[in-house]
Amino acid sequence: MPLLSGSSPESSSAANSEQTPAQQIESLRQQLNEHNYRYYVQDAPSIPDAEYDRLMRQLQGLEEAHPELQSPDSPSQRVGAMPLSAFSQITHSIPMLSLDNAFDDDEFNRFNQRVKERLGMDDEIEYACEPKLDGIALSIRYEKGLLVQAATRGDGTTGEDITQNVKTIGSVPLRLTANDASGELPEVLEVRGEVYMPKAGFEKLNKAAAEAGEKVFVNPRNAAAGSLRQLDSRITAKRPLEFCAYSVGEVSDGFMPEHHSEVLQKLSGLGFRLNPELKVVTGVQGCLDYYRDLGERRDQLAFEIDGIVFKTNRLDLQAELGFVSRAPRWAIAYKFPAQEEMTLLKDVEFQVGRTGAITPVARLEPVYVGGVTVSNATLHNADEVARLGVKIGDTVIVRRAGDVIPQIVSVVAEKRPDDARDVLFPAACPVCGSETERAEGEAVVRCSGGLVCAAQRKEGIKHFAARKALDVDGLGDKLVEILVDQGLVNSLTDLFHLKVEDVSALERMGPKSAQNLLDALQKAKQTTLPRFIYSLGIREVGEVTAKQLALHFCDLAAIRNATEEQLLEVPDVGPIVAHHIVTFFRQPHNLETLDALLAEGIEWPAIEARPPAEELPLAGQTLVLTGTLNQLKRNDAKAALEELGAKVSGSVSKKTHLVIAGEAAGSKLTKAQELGIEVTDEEGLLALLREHGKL
Ligand code: 9MJ
Repeated sequence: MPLLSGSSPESSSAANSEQTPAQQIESLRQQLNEHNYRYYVQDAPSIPDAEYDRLMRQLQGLEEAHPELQSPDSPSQRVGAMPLSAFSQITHSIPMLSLDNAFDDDEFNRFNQRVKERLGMDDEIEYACEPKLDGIALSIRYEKGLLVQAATRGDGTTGEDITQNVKTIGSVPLRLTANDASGELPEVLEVRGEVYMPKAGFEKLNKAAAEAGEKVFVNPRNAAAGSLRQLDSRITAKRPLEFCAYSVGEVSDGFMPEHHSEVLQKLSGLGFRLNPELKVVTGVQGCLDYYRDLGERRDQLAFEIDGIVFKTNRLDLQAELGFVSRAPRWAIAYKFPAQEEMTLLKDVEFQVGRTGAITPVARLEPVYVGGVTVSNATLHNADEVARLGVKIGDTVIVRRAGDVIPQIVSVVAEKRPDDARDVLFPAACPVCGSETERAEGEAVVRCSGGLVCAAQRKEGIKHFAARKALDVDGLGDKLVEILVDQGLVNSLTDLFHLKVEDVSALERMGPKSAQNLLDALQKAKQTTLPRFIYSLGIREVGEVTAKQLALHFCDLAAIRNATEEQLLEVPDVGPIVAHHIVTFFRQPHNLETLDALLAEGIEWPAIEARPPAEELPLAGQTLVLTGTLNQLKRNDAKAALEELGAKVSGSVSKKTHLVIAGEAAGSKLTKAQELGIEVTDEEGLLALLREHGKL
């Protein structure tokens, strides 16, 4: 059995063009076999999927160019992995296939062209579109409606019998329900689909594992794989796994309808969960529109997907198109840009934040990941550096999903060079030289310099002027750095004493832009109480908390004098935040700054006292928001509803009063309809908010 430990540092490197094609092929096969074993058997991949795909494509390209070097045991010839020995093996009655990939529009177009040519069809093809779930493929066999066996794909022909574990997954029916018109259950039905771990469940699981000092999973796919491979199914039962059906294997005569989409509807009728985003479209344009739409919404979905699967919807056409060695000709997986890539960690630098927190920042060899080029990633804190075991000089896997700051998820241990260096936290602040300290129980190392530290001052001023705070037009991060470095601004109040001649002398400034900045500063003095509270940069007081504080206390003096007990009465404020607020207002230099700012003329309209909670218009109402909203951000809608006294819940139950269903609403809408709960759409929501003066 191939093992990676002790393998040479150049493993998982691309083929070396100085080698003969035979040598390159041999090297690629060896690497791919090793990675297969790591990925499928050990659930511990050491390279990102995108890197694996590249190695596989390189091998396929070389084998195509040199057919004499083809070999039946090449990794290019197999679908999945070898089965794990701990589970007994079963042979699939109909092989489980994998999918060919497309990585850009051209490749997708060529797929569509091949389909049309093979079928001799000029008309546009109808395709079923399915989000490609990033999980573990399963085949579940039912006889006379009863679940008798569940197996992984394995190598496509032989998989592992994991029946006991699969039975613990709530969305897998143990017995089929006969909901369709015939009321009959098929003699034999093999349902194929994907087991996956929704993002929220994955995060919760990892958080608990981290707190217990246990191993965390690098991504939801590995968490799902690890959970399914448990020898003790009681552990699997505790894991938040779900199953979505997307095709069938062996079925009794008479089961199959004419279209793939109808197969899925039949499966739904028998009790299976389907992906809520399924859609049938026509032609390439329909597919590409779907691909782009879901690509944009990818980060908001509750589960991870790595692309879209397009399948010809007519089953007779599927039969006519048939298969090539490992994949059907009637389907393709059009992948999204990879969210994980491999790159070199060149150095670690330390940044000092507004609160003195010293954050290690990884400087990376630039790499294209998640749709952008990434050259920095946060390493968070000392605990994270220790957990990753990362050293400078390591090859690391970088992940960038959505708008989240790029993260380092793991180290490619076998690529560590001999001269890799430990990441050492500085004993003194890299900016002001003050001592650093790490409070007991905290993962964060902080500079003790406070406002002596130019970095903390700069960050405080940037925060004060930021869009969500006083919103000083034209005062961006770069300009703040220059103003502090030039000694023109040392405190927040200095901003209001800037002189046109000083500012216009700065690089890339002139009299006009200097005057604009001064005007913007004057304008920013007219603000709101929530913005002003937020602008002070009190630890843990973000926009939402600032707003809650303002609404609760209605004026600054009351917040300034509040005790921890009084602060705890504010929604969203817990003991830690309350402590930070009281500590902030206890510091004489903070109070001086505050008074000085007010003396500059910063002011805001008075806040009217809120009516008691029970008198708010939506008091006592529980609402659920689901689907996509087009005109409002979901968080804004939620906040507005809460201000009207409603409770906004994440799940539909008998206690729900109203469900607001945006576009493509799925299971929550279905449940509301089943329970007979009132449902409205985005227009209805807008009308409700308008009615109560929230728009
Ligand atoms: C996933 N992973 O979501 C297939 N898949 O169909 C979907 N995978 C598939 N279909 C045939 N939606 C082979 C694999």
